[in-house]
Amino acid sequence: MPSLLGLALPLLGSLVVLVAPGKVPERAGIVGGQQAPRNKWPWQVSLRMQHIYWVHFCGGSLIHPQWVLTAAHCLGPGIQEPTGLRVQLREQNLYYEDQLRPVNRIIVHPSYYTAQDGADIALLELQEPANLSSHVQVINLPPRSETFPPGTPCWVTGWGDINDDISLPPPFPLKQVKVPIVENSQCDAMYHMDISTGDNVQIVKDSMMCAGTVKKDSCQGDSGGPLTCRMNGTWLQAGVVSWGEGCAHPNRPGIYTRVTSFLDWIHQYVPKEL
Ligand code: 4AZ
Repeated sequence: MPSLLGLALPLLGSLVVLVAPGKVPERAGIVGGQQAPRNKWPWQVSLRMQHIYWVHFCGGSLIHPQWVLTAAHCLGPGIQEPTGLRVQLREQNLYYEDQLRPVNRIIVHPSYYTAQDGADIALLELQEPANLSSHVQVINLPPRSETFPPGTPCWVTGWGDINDDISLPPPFPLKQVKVPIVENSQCDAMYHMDISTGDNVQIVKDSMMCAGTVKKDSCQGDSGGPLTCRMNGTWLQAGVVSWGEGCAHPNRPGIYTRVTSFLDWIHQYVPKEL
């Protein structure tokens, strides 16, 4: 059972989010979908920032026992001190069984400026490698050649908002939703609908990918979390939750950092074997 403090503090955090938008980190979320079964998504992590309590502000994924993959916009572009940051490995209900882990290094992609510009990717090195177990596992990165075409079965997971500006209610269960992949040129065409930006200006870059519908999407605070796809019986991380116009809006699929575009950069830091 959670302590009274454990219940009260997240509620207080929700109030703070309501009265002081912009003063606290954004919340994560999933639109549509369901509560995740306890034995699924063992690579999902929660990033915590010191506030009134260690508040969730972004998702991430364990890609090696000592390394977490997340979005740069969760951390940068400025220099961030690892002292104010903690990582919670797979937890069913946020805050209920916290075992927060300190971080050695925060590595934001050097080309990152804003999520819309691209390179929205970052790495966190944990102070100690995690002990892998039935509920804590690493997610495999895809081979360079994998394109994740439309029709690929992919899911996005997180503790973020359940719709525009509606945060996940207590007990903050991890959520999952199956999201269809939207091919890049189609997604770019959709993002040009109802705006004045010229068709010659590429909104959805090659190093991004799209997934989602008007009922199923990631949302504020799911950022940094994984888009994972089941390919020939193994789960691969295709994307990192990055941006989008609102959540589950018509003609505005969720936009993800395309992991295959950053494999060399990741492997500059993360060993290929465990
Ligand atoms: C955000 O602001 C955000 N619908 C995350 C995901 C999506 C939109 C916005 C995708 O963190």
